[in-house]
Amino acid sequence: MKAPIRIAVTGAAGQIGYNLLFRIANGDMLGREQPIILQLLDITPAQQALRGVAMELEDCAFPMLQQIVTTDDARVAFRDAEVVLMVGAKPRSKGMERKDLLEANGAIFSEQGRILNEVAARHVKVLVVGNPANTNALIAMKNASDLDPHNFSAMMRLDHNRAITQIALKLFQPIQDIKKMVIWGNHSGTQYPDLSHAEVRGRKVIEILRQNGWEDWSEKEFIPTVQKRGAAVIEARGLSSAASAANAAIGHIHDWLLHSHHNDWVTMSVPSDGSYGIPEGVLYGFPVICRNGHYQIVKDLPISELGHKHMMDSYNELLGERELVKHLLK
Ligand code: NAX
Repeated sequence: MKAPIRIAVTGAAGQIGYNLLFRIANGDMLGREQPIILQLLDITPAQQALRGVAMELEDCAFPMLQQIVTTDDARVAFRDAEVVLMVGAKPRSKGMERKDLLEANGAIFSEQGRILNEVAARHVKVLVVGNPANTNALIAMKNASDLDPHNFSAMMRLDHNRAITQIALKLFQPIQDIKKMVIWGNHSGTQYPDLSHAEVRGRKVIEILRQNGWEDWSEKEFIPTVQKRGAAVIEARGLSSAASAANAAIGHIHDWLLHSHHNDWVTMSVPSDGSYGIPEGVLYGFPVICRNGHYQIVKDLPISELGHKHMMDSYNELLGERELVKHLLK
């Protein structure tokens, strides 16, 4: 039997946590032969609810779930963790400005970054889901100076999945045949869902759109639909995306630790390295190919002038966010 992997999840008593933990324990993320230990963190007032979640996990009798730890102490949750899903964050309350949200979450992610630095496994892989995810991940990464920056990422996979489905629906094609989608930039309204490289069974999506006289669809419908999908779900459900967010987190970690699909790529928000003219210093959504715990940014894709403008708009937003939290970046 393999050695168990310690997986820490923050915000574990929240709604994404409730949709995430049972699937992780079922083996959807790391496979059905990988024993796991769940180290669940939430704030003190949420401990009773967290214990309830742990009871339900126990009641599932998942064969691969060896142990469940519940705690309000990040040192306990992150100790020796090899995978950390940072879901817990302060939600935007009424009247709160973006600056206040960045500040409130900056405090959480700088402290948790420092604790990761002290106690997590040296090869820990960190996925930040809690919003504003890209900048929270930057803060955690900068405060964990002994850890490899390449082991920090923020989640753009939900946007990626949403985009694939919109294309599949438009073209009446099966989901699994849509390849090479990418969401550039920030997980926010400025993100750039870019279908110009996307293919269906080897045929360019843009060619098919052109053939049908749907040249305008990308700019007029597809991009805004994907950008505003989170708000549309809140409008319909009265709550933000939870099951689809959990599903995206599972796909992100699965592909990163194991592999992305052959002849395809996925979107991950990772430290920029100058590719596509995006300077170092932010976490930015790029197309990546993953194998055995490493990712590589897909290079040299042709970018149109309009595409480049969208990409820079999102980059500039990230720069603005970074400016507001610069005192938290070591
Ligand atoms: P919930 O409010 O249901 O749960 C958040 C949980 O985090 C709560 O249990 C809370 O007590 C806990 N928490 C707060 N501060 C904490 C801290 N310092 N340490 C540990 N736990 C803490 O929110 P939920 O719907 O689960 O969403 C969680 C986060 O994901 C939010 O920031 C949300 O905006 C973000 N999302 C990110 C997405 C993405 O694609 N990157 C999509 C879905 C989601 O909107």
